[in-house]
Amino acid sequence: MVTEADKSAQLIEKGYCLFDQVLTPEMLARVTEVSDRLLDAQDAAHFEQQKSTGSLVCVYDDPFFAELIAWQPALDVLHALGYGRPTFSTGFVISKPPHSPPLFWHQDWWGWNDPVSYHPVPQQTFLMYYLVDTSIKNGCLRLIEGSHLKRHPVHDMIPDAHTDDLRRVADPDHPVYQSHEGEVDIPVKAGDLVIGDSRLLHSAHANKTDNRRTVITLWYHPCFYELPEGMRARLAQHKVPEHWSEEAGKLITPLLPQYEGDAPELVWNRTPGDALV
Ligand SMILES: O=C(O)CCC(=O)C(=O)O
Repeated sequence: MVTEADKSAQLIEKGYCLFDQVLTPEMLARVTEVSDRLLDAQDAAHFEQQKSTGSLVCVYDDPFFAELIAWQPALDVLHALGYGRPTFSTGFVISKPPHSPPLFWHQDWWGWNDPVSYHPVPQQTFLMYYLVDTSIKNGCLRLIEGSHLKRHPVHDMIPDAHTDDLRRVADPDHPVYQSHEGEVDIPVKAGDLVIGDSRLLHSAHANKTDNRRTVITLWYHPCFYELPEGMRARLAQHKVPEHWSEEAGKLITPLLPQYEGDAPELVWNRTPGDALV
């Protein structure tokens, strides 16, 4: 039997772990309804700009997501992994339309200028909820185990600039869309939870089906209160949006990062340095 301790160790060593059915069928139906509404409201330019990702709609756009951000079963999972006081920064509705290309290989972390980013304990984790069952056919997640702590050839294929070109799939033959040695597919059931270290190299297969494939990605900071001040200063910018109801605000306020000091914010840098070997 795989225990929570095993999963906690897997998150540190391989960079990810999986939890079955963290969303109830009712919650899955509600998340799907709100996500579909938000996606249907996007214009053609949005999908053109986000061709590789599929869509990128911020969860702060709709106060419903307060319930998902503060979803107790997910917080219980983090607790069971050993992270009793996580904070939340932001998240996105990412949806691959029918017959859309693969997502480019990338990692999500921006704090590479600080030495703590080269240590095993995760500074930021993604919590991904897929809203439909996924497979290689409809664009499941794929990842490179251990790449959060160890350099992989894919790190050096990702261009520093031209992110807009990557999003628009200006060159579909670029190596960032292809399969690479050591990649692992992560097919899941709708409502399962994938937790991953934001430094992990990941991407998604093309969606070759006639149906939309949506994931909600939420970023939590399992050890926020132990992070260097510059990181905390930067993350503490996240506030309850003004257009949210008081009730929605109350749900996420205890999870928002608090920092009272006056350290300068760490400079944003998405590219790992030479210390990643
Ligand atoms: O679309 C997916 O399956 C993955 C999304 C992703 O890479 C991300 O949220 O960082």
